[in-house]
Amino acid sequence: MKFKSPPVNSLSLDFITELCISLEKLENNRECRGVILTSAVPNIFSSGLDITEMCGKSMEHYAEFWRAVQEMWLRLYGSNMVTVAAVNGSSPAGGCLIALSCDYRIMVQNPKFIIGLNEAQLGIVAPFWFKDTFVNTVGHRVAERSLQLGSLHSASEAHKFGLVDELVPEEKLQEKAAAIMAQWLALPDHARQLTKSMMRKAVLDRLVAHREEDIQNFVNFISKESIQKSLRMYMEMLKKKKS
Ligand code: CO8
Repeated sequence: MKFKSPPVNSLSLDFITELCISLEKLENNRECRGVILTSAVPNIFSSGLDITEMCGKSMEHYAEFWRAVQEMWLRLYGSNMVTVAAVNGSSPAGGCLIALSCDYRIMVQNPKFIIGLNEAQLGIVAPFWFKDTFVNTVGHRVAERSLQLGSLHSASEAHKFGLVDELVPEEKLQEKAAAIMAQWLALPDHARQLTKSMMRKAVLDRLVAHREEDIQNFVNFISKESIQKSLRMYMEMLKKKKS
């Protein structure tokens, strides 16, 4: 599956809805046992949640948007398929969450590409299930430091502490992703799926049990004037950086 929503594959409500529908179709297709997620936009895997969906909109919109973000994560993290992220560009925040939700991450070795959960830099807080997914991948201490600092890591740094499993030159990415997929698909599906579920169930169940509360928390938090101001300033900063 190739993300293609230029300029930066930001996760708008439309993008997320389409991603969920595509994942559901693949999940229900008995012929499909695995999916490789990558990007068709040069130098960007995904820039994370579309900030314009979280700025200057109604409470109803924030709730609808957040439910869609939850759905995307529940589908991906809980997928029965083998999921491989072929990270061929920068992948901050929600983009990093997509990669973290896969079974295996391969990133292009390019010093310009960054990855991490940088929410704190925007003045917002990564929700508990972003944090849980991160902790399950890199361990508590690394996650604690990286989350508090809102760090965006270079590909090689991310590889050092296990945020990505492997680094490859750009031209080898597809070949490597296909080889990893073949390796994972060589196992009997039922054993692999039950093992995956055993590893991830507690974290998935936690969001399912607190889904409405989590939406309410998000809506209350994001609609605060101070948070709206931080997000507006961040968007301004992105635009200024350009000029
Ligand atoms: N949302 C909306 N627009 C974006 C986003 C985004 N996430 N990222 C970039 N854009 C826009 C830019 O504003 C710019 O717009 P314009 O052309 O109108 O000026 C355009 O996309 C291109 O961006 P850049 O010029 O910055 O492109 P570069 O190739 O130079 O850089 C990057 C690409 C590295 C991806 C850079 O754009 C960047 O760092 N973006 C911000 C990434 C980010 O911080 N995302 C965090 C989103 S929040 C999230 O995902 C989780 C939130 C959890 C919520 C919890 C609340 C309780």
